[in-house]
Amino acid sequence: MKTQVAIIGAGPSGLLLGQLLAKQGISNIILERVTGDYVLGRIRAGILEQGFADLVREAGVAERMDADGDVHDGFEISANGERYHIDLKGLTGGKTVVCYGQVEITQDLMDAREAAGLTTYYEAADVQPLNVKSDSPSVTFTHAGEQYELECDYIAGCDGFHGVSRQTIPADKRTEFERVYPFGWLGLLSDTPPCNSELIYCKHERGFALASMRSETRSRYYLQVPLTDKVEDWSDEAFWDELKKRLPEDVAAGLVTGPSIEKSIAPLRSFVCEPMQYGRLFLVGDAAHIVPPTGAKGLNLAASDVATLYKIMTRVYKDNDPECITQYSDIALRRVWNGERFSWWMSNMLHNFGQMETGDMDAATFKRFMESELDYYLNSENGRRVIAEQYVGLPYEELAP
Ligand code: FAS
Ligand code: PHB
Repeated sequence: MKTQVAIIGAGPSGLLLGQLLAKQGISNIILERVTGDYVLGRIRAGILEQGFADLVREAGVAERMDADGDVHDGFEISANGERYHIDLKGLTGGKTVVCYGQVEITQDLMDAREAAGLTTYYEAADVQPLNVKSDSPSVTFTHAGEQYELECDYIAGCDGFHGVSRQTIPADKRTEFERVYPFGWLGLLSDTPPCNSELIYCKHERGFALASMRSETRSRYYLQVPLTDKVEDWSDEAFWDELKKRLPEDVAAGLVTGPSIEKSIAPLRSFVCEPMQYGRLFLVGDAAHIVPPTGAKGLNLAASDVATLYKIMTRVYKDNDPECITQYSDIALRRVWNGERFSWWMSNMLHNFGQMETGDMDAATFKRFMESELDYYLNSENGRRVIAEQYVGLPYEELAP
């Protein structure tokens, strides 16, 4: 069995890369550990940067996103009983974001892949990249009880944080940077109308909350919770009661509650693996980096990795320039670290760290610094512009000639 690019993982990274490569006539096969339904069952991101949306359009998979996605010109941050509008469009010269669920994008990419007759092995077990430092790497796997070896030119490790690809880079050849936050996000999905037309990030003494949405009839809410909490500790009623305490009063008064259709707790972590490439193996998306969702960057950083690798593979095969693969890691990491810093900064400003130590200062001092930081940025047009230009996404970097 042979292909030009072997892709491990059929999450948004793998599916989007596969679609873009196929458009350039570059053959690829995706190996995915679980079923397609299981992938679609993971409720995750909801905000797409313009760069991501443009990439989906370039992949020819944007019809439903452009029809059903909701363009947002701004979002709100509430703190100390005040509501601050971050005017994305006005502060960035017209840039916006699209509110469209990761599940929907993944569904659209799966449908497009199937319609194009591209090969995906779901429930592929024991996936193992081999000989990644050679000119003839391969990936072995088991499917329906049969052993296979997929020969390829390159391997795209799009297999997420718990995948096999990052572990394929020898420990002494990779450096991992990490910060684990002392709390998580309890997320709830409900078929209720959103409480506000734009997202509201709420800083509150009781803890952070986020009011987001998926459509005019489906809402997505988050509460900061201690890492010791379990999802079964939280009834729907308890969730709604706590959310009302953290939302701005006038918004809470209009909140429409209803039964949860999904509830889960996600830990928060900042993580980067350097380099993002080892020989002919490339790490893409969550396989290489994780951000706290406070900046809506996780899925969007995966997209910029895909954009860079797509450009490189196109130059390798269309311009016969195999040397350009050496550019991947540096270009990808520059944007990744920008997204990591923004997500870390927003998380520090908006969450309640309580009595938790944060490095080199006591909790009370850290709290005052972060209150002042947020107060400055929200009450200064330049400060709101700093937030806005990072939220819509910094430009994608082009390859060196
Ligand atoms: P994914 O993890 O989505 O996909 C990796 C795929 O590889 C999976 O399908 C997995 O089954 C497969 N795989 C793993 N190991 C394998 C192996 N050995 N062999 C074959 N296949 C293998 N981002 C935001 O922007 N906003 C959010 O609100 C947000 N919320 C999140 C909530 C949670 C609970 C989590 C975990 C993440 C959240 N994210 C959010 C980040 C998330 O959206 C990721 O950035 C996005 O899924 C990244 O996509 P992939 O890189 O494709 O990784
Ligand atoms: C979501 O809608 O899931 C969402 C939106 C913005 C974030 C995080 C999550 O920053």
